[in-house]
Amino acid sequence: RAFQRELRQAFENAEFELFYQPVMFAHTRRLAGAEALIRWRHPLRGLLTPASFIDVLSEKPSAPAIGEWIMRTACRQAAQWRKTVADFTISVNLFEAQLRSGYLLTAVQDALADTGLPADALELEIVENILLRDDKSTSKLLEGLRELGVSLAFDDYGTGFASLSLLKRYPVSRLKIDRSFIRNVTSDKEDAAVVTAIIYLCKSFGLEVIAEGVETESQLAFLRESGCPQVQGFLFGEPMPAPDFAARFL
Ligand code: G
Ligand code: G
Ligand code: MN
Ligand code: NA
Repeated sequence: RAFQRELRQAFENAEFELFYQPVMFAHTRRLAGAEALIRWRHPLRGLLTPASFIDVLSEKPSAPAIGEWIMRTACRQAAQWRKTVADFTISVNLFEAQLRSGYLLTAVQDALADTGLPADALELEIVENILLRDDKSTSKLLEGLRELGVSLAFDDYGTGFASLSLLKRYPVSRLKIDRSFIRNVTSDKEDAAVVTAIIYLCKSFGLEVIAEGVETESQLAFLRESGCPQVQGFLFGEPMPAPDFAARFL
């Protein structure tokens, strides 16, 4: 269909762009890093967010190549920003097709080598439904990534079906608490209980934890008091183009 063709052309025409959302330390409000998020500057329809195209994009045969471009671009940007913020880290979302491509490990190694970004400055985000199919090759791949020194995060944590067993099966470094639990965390006792339980779980498992979708000072205060070290959300900044990010946060 026309949309399929446009999407294919978009990559060749360099219409994709990365936006960056700040990741902050909850206590000091200092910049910790950023999450890279793709946008499509459509020549006619303007700036498109992933909601309108990510599902189609992730199913395309070119998904691994586009994912590789995303990772490289984000690593290059992070390497540059680390000249100003020495411990700056970058988080990059993975497509399932990248995990199944057979060359993710090589792609990550090459991106790090070519951009000079240290492995421990890169975090790869995975949504748990990608990992539901228990297969040996995925565990081996994730072990390999950890051996490179790269961090792995479970994105949208708490929304899936197998959240707890996945923690035992895969070498994850951090959980990203889904923003649906943060929205009413100061008014809804159950959401508050879920969030404090996830933070406690991370402590018990020796994992890092971050809360997404933090929009208010009272949500931030709750998370700080609950022992959540890092936060991300509109309170600090929406995803924005690299020059805007540099102007505001570096
Ligand atoms: O930027 P926004 O919050 O609209 O992104 C919506 C969703 O699209 C994200 O939660 C994420 O799952 C997905 N997404 C955004 N950017 C990327 C990307 O660069 N790679 C992959 N694989 N997914 C992305
Ligand atoms: O699934 P993932 O966490 O990768 O997607 C991040 C998405 O969440 C981005 O599209 C971004 O626009 C959105 N987002 C980030 N911070 C906030 C927030 O504070 N509130 C809301 N409603 N959405 C947010
Ligand atoms: Mn994410
Ligand atoms: Na998320």
